[in-house]
Amino acid sequence: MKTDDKLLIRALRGETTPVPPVWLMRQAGRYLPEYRALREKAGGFLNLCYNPEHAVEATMQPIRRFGFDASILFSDILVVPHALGRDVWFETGEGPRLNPMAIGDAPPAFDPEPFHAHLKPVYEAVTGLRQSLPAETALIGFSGAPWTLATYMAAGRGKDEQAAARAWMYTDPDSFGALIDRLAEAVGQYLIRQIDAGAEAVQIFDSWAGALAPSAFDRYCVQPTTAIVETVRAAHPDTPILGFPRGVGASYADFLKATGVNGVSLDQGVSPEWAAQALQPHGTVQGNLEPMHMVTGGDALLRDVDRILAALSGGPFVFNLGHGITPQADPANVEALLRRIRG
Ligand code: 1CP
Repeated sequence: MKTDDKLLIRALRGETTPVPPVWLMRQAGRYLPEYRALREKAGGFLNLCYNPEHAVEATMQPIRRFGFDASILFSDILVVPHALGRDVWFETGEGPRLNPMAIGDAPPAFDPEPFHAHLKPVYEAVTGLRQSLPAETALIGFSGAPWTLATYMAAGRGKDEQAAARAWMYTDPDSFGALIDRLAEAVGQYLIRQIDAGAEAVQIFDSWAGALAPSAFDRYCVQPTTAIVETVRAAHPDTPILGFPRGVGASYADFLKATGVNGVSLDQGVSPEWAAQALQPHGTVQGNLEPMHMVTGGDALLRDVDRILAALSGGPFVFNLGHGITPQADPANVEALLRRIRG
């Protein structure tokens, strides 16, 4: 099937499809026994990310099991700071760790040659996936957004209210702005290479955008995303781009209009009825089921699915969760979700 005919791509180009395409953020991962087995065999998470064969297999697992309309390349946002020369490792049972940067540090240099050499296994996984995926399944590439990447680079980890990056932006805005702009440059080139390798759409994850004050939102989220969109469009004008400024509430509307993305992925804090009137006239809406339903299931799951479908099916829409599926999720609830959407 041609890329243009795939359900996800049609929805991202603005078409209202009879049944929405569906995929789930973090659809590959620890809630699947086959993923846990693969991770064990690979001997660690980063070995999965940097081995194209393993990355292809991890990406394929949820497609085989559930038949989602789209697959997302198995990788992580932190491969970009890693490719820029920062140390990145995974603490088992905890999560990613980086060597923290200090306020005022100069941004790492962006040297395209070693950067792309480091990320070659990612590009190879993308190409391998285009050969392995079912004909109708769209392939999404992705990157972290500059702000979210900077929060990890500043703190060396997640989960601290992004305090280190927020302190840096007010203490030394020049060096923080330089870091953000350097990351925007690297992310733009990274996404172009993923599309060159076969990605049919890309998503920019700004998972911590909700930590930005309204006065900082434009400079650190909207501006770098706009720059990335311009860079990617100059090379690949037809590839749809999704943005995910998680947690920004009403500012989703400003983000959608200002950045020029084709669509926005919504967290579960936004009402689907509001999204239908404020966002759908300007682009595709993706979302936004509460991820806890994939753990708890039952009637509460079905009620929220029905509400989202009722609100958003009249316009360009991609069904997804409001954030990634968690390790505690029950695969049976994913099946129940798909039955409810597809009938
Ligand atoms: O096996 C394991 O324990 C690793 C768990 C895991 C997985 C499966 C991590 C560690 N990353 C991933 C894959 C991943 N990460 C994907 C690919 C596949 C898919 O969606 O199926 C994607 C798109 C990401 C993106 C990602 N990584 C984000 C943005 C999206 C989001 O969830 O907000 C972020 C913030 C990260 C950082 C990260 N990587 C892993 C963890 C546990 C975290 C969060 C750490 C923290 O903030 O404390």
